[in-house]
Amino acid sequence: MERKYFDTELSPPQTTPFGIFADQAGYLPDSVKTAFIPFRCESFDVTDMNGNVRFSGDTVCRGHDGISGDELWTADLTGFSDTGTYRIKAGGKISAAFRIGCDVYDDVLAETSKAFYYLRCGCGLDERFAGKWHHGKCHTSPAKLWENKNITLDVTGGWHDAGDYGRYVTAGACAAAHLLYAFRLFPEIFEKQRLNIPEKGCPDILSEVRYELEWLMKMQDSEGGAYHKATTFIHAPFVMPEDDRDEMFVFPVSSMATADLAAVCALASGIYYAYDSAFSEKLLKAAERAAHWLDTHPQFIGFRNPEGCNTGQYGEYDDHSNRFWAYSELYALTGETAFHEKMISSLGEDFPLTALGFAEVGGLGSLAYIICDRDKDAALAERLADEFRREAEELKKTADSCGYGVAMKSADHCWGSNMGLMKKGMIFALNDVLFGDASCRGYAERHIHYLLGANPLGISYVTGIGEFRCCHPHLRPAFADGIDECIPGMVAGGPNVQLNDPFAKKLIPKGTPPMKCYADDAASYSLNEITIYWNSPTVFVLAYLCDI
Ligand code: 9MR
Ligand code: ZN
Repeated sequence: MERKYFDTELSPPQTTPFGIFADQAGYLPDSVKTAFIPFRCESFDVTDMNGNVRFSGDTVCRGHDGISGDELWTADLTGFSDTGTYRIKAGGKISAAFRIGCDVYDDVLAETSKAFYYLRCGCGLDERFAGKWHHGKCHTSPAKLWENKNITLDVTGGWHDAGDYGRYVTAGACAAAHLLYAFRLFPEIFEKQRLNIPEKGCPDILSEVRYELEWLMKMQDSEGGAYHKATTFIHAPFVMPEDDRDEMFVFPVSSMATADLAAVCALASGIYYAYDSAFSEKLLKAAERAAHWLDTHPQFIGFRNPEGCNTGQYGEYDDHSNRFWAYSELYALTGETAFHEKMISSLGEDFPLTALGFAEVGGLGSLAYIICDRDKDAALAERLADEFRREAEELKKTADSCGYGVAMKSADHCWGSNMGLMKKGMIFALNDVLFGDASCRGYAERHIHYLLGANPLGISYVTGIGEFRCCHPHLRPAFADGIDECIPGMVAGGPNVQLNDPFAKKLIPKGTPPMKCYADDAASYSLNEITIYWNSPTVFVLAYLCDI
């Protein structure tokens, strides 16, 4: 039964028709603009769509780049800033079309934000909002408690996690937190954004995140603990969500899920207060109940799939960073010294203080503390800020030694490498916004350029964006809907040297350089799946760029 849809011959993934690689959405006029040329050539032209040469320059030889395997030349078109649509030409080859303008990321931000709507569970997607990607109601039956199957629960709602139809608390809390922090740091961007979703009354992104928060609160048990996940026992075949009629189960409470739920509800409570004080109060109560559970369950309660269950596990080895994040958000929200003390004592354990999820969430706790306007332990606030600054300095070094200009090492090319790419982008964005390190902007931009086509495969990893882009993500509805055009705005997992599925092993020849271990094939879940928490850091970085 499992993935039988792909037992047939695989169609060979498309390779780019372009020979020069640039960001296919484009560049802000005053940005550094670098295109990548993986063959020897002396000079380049930038032409408009009528073929008129608008800018020319000499290339720079970068030599051999190990992580991509390319002999690399770059074209610097920073000096050209006229608004318009262009291609780069060099050595008889061309790039995909790209734009220069102040609004080049508006559409990408809108599409990657709207992606969450397309992943809604427990409702139908109406044609008025989903266009041709509308579909019927899914996963509306009550779910059975795994530990006592006589008990059923209503856990409808939330977003499908990924290419599968599971819903997982730690993953959902992390994605929601990225979007909430994006709103918090760049509110004007989201106040003017229109996503064409059903709800009104607050910025669309907040309505969308609320859809997930309402579900998260349904995942809380009577003692305040959070069930780890709501999924079927086995992943659905490649059918539309409304045709997945397998029994849904609610799996046991974990301490990571409970802490993450406390954290994101506290964060959200502060943000929604201005729009709906009753909802804000409900979030506060949920966060406090989860915090109480954490107090009465000081030991780590992890999660392991029961024998035979193949839906996502999201197991972790400890819950230290999760507890830190929870207490930090609760302190930021309430100002209660008890939360401050618990936050400080949770720092006794060693964990990364800049990690932005989904498993290690210490960076989210640091962020909450750094930006809150409560009384702070000045030395601690400084230490956390230093961690972010140090991280940015480290990442700059890596990015500067990388041919394609991103802070990605070989080992970073693992399952969901584009999440790592975007979280590095977030670190740079945060260092600019919070600590005024203006040199970080260019680094943040490079990470978006890479995601959108300035990479050794010349592909835009975001569906619907760019002339040569991911079109066949491992995403059940995108495969089952029979529509040629893929649901837009979805961020593909990206290159993965570990080739963690049988299709990846068939598709990628041995010895392929890390940045090229990718194929746009729906079969390969370890190369080409999508998830909510790969989209969410992308939304954050794009919102930062749109805010410039
Ligand atoms: O994103 C997760 C990745 O980091 C892990 O290596 C992988 C294997 O444990 O699981 C990924 O998460 C998947 C989750 O378990 C179920 N939904 C789809 C997720 C993306 O593939
Ligand atoms: Zn569903």
